[in-house]
Amino acid sequence: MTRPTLELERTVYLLDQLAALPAPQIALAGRSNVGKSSLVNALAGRRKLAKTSATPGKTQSLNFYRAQPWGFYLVDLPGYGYARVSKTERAKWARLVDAYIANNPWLRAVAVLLDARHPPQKNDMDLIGYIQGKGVAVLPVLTKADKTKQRDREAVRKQWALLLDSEKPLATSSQTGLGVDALWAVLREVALGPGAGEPHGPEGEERPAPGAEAPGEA
Ligand SMILES: Nc1nc2c(ncn2[C@@H]2O[C@H](COP(=O)(O)OP(=O)(O)O)[C@@H](O)[C@H]2O)c(=O)[nH]1
Ligand SMILES: [Mg+2]
Repeated sequence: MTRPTLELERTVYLLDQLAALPAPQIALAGRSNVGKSSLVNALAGRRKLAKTSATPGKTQSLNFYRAQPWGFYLVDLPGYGYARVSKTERAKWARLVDAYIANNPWLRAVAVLLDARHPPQKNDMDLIGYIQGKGVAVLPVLTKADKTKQRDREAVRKQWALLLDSEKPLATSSQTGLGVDALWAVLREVALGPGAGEPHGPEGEERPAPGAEAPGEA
């Protein structure tokens, strides 16, 4: 099986740099420090593709990572909810993220990263409500699963499933690699539709380059 790859293709700090990239996109959102950059690195199988930090709240850019061989984008949104960020910074966040989400025909879903150690928090629900209010699907993903006991984690997954009236969220760990392959499979399916990754992608969407070997089904 070929491992999917991620390459940083574009970084956007300002509204006027936000041109559409014509390929399916899944955005990654979550509170600062939830483990978003670490998860990007785990998906990429690289240590330093995305910068991780113990002092969050600094990155205020949208980072477009291209997933190959499929050609869709994972779009790392700036973290939110960090207490030390000023009101002005928050307003900037909202404007940039709003502009990105509004009228983006390529956005298939927003993967919302949630800390597996905690029961559902209000600011996570606020983010989810905001995304759903834009008519965009939410894909809940638990991070830092290695820091939890399986029983506690299952309880949190159940709580989220009840709250969101959905399947239990996928549990991942960037530390151990738990759930990372499963996450790739879900991302691929959400971005490209069922059956994608097989020789012929859905009509009118990105296809694997000729000769590119699609990763095998689990
Ligand atoms: N144990 C453990 N720590 C993690 C995991 N993911 C991230 N971290 C740690 O959590 C902190 C924040 O991670 P980072 O990826 O920078 O979070 P971001 O602000 O959401 O991008 C760092 O100290 C990471 O090492 C994980 O899966 N397991
Ligand atoms: Mg980060």
